[in-house]
Amino acid sequence: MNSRRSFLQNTLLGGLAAGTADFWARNLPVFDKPDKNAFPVVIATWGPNLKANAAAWEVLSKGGYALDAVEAGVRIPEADPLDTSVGYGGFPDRDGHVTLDACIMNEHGMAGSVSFLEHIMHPISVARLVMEKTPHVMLVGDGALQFALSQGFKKEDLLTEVAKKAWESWKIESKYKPIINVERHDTIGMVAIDSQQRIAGACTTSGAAFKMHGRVGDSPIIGAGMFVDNEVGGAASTGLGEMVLRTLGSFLVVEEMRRGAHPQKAAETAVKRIARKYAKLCEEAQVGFIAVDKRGRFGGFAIHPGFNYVVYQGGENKVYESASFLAK
Ligand code: SD4
Repeated sequence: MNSRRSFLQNTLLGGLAAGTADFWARNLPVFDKPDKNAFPVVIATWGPNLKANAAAWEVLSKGGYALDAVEAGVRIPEADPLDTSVGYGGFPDRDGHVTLDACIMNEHGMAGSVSFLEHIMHPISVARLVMEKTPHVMLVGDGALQFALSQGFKKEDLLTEVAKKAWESWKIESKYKPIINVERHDTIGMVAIDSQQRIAGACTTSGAAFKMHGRVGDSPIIGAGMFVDNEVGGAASTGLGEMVLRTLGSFLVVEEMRRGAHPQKAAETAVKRIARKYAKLCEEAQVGFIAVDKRGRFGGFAIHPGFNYVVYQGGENKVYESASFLAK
């Protein structure tokens, strides 16, 4: 390259780099110093996920990696046949297929997701491999299954007797209507910050019970069911996915925190956005968000009463009842 051209290119690139650095210096959120007991921390949707939180804490308390923690955490309900809204034992769609959705995101903003995946007990681990081993973010359906099998996952029947019976009795009336807080241990969304302040998130579900075959909810969609940004914090959702998909709820929560909102307020803003836009639909649908920020502060909020979430911080694993937009 002639020297004049390379001088111009270097100057231009240098100028751009300096400009970019200035831009970021001016626009990054400024957080107070975190409390020294704030980290590690892990937050997850729904009270019964204390066990999942404990599995994540097991990793975090030994100085482990946030991404390993959230994967280990959400694998607990995925393998639990009694949890009828996640993984093995999840209620099937209206044709009797258990189809699973999951996503995961790391501190570098890299993400992996699978959706409409059948026969694999741990979709979260497949999502992680999509992130780590492919150039893509999302694989769906048979493509996701083929990828999982190529990575050594076992093909299994995930429809338990309990779930099959529930489906058979649902078929008698075949009414499709989401029921608010029906199980209180729905979809698990989890965000962890490790002792090096790396943030990761995961979300996994069998989706709405008796949904149409092929239906995908918010849970595997980065920014809808879950989102993390290492400069800011993370958020995850549970409830009627269509409402969260329409508003990219978890992304909104994180962006509110970026603008300085406390996680509690940020979760409230996302719920209120949904409530304002879809007031009528809100009468019959629940949506809840959890959020944690870079300082280790957290919060949760839902449309209806009855949502709760779990936080493991400072050596204590606790259930918090969420406040809600609508009263009882
Ligand atoms: C979905 N958001 O597929 C999920 C279901 C859920 O609590 O979270 N239920 O719409």
